[in-house]
Amino acid sequence: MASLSAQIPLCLALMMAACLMIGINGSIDGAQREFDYFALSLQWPGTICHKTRHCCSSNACCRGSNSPTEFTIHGLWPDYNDGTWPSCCYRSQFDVKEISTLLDALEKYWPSLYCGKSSTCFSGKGLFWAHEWEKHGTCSSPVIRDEYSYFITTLNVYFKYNVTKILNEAGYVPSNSERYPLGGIVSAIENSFRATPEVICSKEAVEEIRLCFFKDFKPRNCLASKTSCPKYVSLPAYVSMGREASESEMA
Ligand code: U2P
Repeated sequence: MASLSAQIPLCLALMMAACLMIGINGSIDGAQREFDYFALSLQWPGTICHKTRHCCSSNACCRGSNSPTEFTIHGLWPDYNDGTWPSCCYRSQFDVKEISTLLDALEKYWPSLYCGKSSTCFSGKGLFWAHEWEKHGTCSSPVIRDEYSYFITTLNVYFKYNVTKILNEAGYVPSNSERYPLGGIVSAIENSFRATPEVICSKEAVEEIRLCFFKDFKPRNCLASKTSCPKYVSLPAYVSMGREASESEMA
């Protein structure tokens, strides 16, 4: 039998190996546990584009009269019921070639509204889409297992629930002078979507609306969070800088 002094370092080494396997997420082998539900996060260009200080070709706010006027996609996010979320679940470097057939739709409905590159999980910086796939898409298993599926699924869910149309039909139209009751905006979405969204504001302006889904994409309520919005909110209209202004800044 090995002596006690020889057993102590062996025990320590085994304990350290076990700790490394369990990892910071409390899961065996470092994998993050399966998510509970999806949030489709939509951004309001009217609010975000107002913050544009200089233009660049990657920023859809700089498309002059072709800048987006409807909610665009921020991302499809796998979330946990406790308000946290997994991220960067495995190494899968974003490859734009895998989604080449979707690029026209992605440019239109899932554009970046900022200049500057986005952080990616393991390789530094890249496109906004690379950020969303690597950070969130890789955590969407077992529902979504590859890059193409992540983007086509997100586009399909986005097309199914047109939040801009829902709000416009309820009288909530883009305006730089009106204020709308937050409760009215939430109710309008609830009436059509049959579940409660989450609304995120920047000061009093609506910046994002999130729709939540079970794993089979049936609507469910988002978590009741402390909202970042006041009782009355705005839905700013984006006043385009005009194509010439944008182009000369881009040049
Ligand atoms: O809300 C600020 C940023 O936190 C990330 N987020 C938020 C809620 C959620 O359910 N999941 C999530 O990831 C988002 O980070 P991003 O994808 O932009 O890096 C969100 O912008």
